[in-house]
Amino acid sequence: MSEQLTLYLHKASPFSHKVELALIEANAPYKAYQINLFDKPEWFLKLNPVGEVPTVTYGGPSVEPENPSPLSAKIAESNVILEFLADLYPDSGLLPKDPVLRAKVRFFINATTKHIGDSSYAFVKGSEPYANVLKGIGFIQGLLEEGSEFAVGDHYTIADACIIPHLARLKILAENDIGKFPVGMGHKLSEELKAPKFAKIMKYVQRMLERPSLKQSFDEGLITYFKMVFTERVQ
Ligand SMILES: N[C@@H](CCC(=O)N[C@@H](CS)C(=O)NCC(=O)O)C(=O)O
Repeated sequence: MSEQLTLYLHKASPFSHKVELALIEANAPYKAYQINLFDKPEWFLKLNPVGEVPTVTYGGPSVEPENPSPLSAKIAESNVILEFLADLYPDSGLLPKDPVLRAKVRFFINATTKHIGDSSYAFVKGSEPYANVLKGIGFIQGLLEEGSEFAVGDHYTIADACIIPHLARLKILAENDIGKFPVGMGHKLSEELKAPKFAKIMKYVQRMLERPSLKQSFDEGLITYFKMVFTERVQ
């Protein structure tokens, strides 16, 4: 029997979603526990002193998530957890066996973290225009191989799990014009992304959005939550 694995997450968090996608794609058994980020329980801060989701506990006795065991390993940082899951499930294909493809997966993850995560959050927060988002998306598109279904190679990897949570959120926020950016900027970004020059990456995103792992883990009901969080507008 495999060791227990508990994922502490928040449904709106793209970083949490990365881990959830990898777990589902690997067909891994896990427990999920949602943390209220506005009122974090004391015990959660003992699991992760930084107080961030995702955090994973692995091993130790099977306990209630609110009562984590001192005997389990505590693992944080979404990219670290993605690698950990690929190590735990070496036959899942989450990381290819071929060293060159492994390097490409890691490069893709690095590029996503550097070029997509920060710029899309800065745009949605209203602190940066979307030009940097488009630049990042253009860079990532350049990494996608023509005709390939996945980010790297011919299998779903942690590179796919890393990028899609960011782009899925960006897509619904832009389409619904939700964010602290000036009114209309979300729609404008959405229109820009329909240009032929972004066709390759947008087709890739669409394919990933149609996967059962995404449908199972991403609820468009999040729109209501995002509306609540991003109500202030910069006019
Ligand atoms: N670098 C971290 C970022 C995680 C992160 O920023 N999580 C946010 C939610 S999206 C969080 O837990 N924020 C709570 C807080 O900072 O109080 C990772 O990749 O896991």
